[in-house]
Amino acid sequence: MYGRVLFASQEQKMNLTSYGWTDFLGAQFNDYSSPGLKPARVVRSDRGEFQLIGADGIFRAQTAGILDSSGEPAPIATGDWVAVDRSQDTAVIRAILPRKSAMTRRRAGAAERAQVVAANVDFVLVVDGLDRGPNQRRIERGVALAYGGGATPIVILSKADLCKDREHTSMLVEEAAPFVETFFISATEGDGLEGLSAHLAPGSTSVLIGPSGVGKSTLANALSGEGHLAAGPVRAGDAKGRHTTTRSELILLPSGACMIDTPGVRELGLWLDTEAVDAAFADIEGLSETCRFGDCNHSGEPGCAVVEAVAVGELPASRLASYQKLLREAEIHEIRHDASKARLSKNRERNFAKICRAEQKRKNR
Ligand SMILES: Nc1nc2c(ncn2[C@@H]2O[C@H](COP(=O)(O)OP(=O)(O)OP(=O)(O)O)[C@@H](O)[C@H]2O)c(=O)[nH]1
Ligand SMILES: [Zn+2]
Repeated sequence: MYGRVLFASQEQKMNLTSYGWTDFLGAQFNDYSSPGLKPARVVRSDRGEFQLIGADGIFRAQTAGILDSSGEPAPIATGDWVAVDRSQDTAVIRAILPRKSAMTRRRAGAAERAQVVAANVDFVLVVDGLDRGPNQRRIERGVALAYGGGATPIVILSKADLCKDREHTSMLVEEAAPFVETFFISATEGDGLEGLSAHLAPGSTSVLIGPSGVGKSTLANALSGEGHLAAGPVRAGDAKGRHTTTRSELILLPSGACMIDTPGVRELGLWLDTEAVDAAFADIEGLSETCRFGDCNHSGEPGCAVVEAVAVGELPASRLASYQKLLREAEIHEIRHDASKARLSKNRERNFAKICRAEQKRKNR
């Protein structure tokens, strides 16, 4: 069977293709939406207000109380592909297409839940500044977060103009992020930008993570070449930058790649899971295959290949400690998440029981 006609012309389709639209999404769209709805991507979200890019350009839209699979209000994030109803004066988002990846943040509160801050992300650019760094622990964490979101990490060593010893720096970064593509970049001097641009394919979506002041906005500006995003000066005396971003925004770079700039992802307060931590420490995972016990925790068990690797200087002890720390953190996330999920479904069961009792009473009357 043929899908519905989604675009009036090839040119219209191209408009969305440049933002990452694929035939795969087209097929999903046909499954998920009812006639009359059009595909669009969220390019900006600011406290419940959305700007979308559709086949004929950018427009504003509202949501219509979409619920997720567990009956909670579904959060719409920058980068989401949505089905939108444009038959009325105000465009209304009716459905969110399944995400291929999502960067999520822990949300404080009794029921700890994850909040999506950037959706459908291909690359997470883990930015670390060479005015101080490289900070191996932070890089490890960033790489794990990228894997946790289902994206590919890329390490960006920013402010490379301030780096005195690239060889030594490379060695340290290689230790913290083996198998991860790494770029030395000086956004202020325009150094290394071309290599990075070439790596970010047209239609792909990247997001920048890293602490305040490492140069994320400056990098995004340099890549966009238009001064799209406001960068603030670092306060004298420390390396903390001013917070300049308040909303979450997806921009199309001249190279054809998309980039999401969002305060939520900057804070690094992102969701971790144990699988992602294992992926970020693939070297330790590899070593552990020869530990005597299959469930070895690498903390003193006999025949532990990981501790042995530390003893002979093959694996830095600090990296093993970092792995175990992140693993613990991820386990706590997972336990809390499961607990709050269980709590939610309990509530729902209770509500359901209440409805059943009320219904029974009504019948008995
Ligand atoms: N020397 C040097 N300084 C840079 C470079 N890139 C950024 N900076 C400086 O670092 C400071 C912080 O840069 P921002 O781009 O605002 O940092 P940010 O990561 O976006 O910070 P937040 O918006 O607070 O998250 C600014 O003073 C920049 O001029 C670089 O490549 N070399
Ligand atoms: Zn072991």
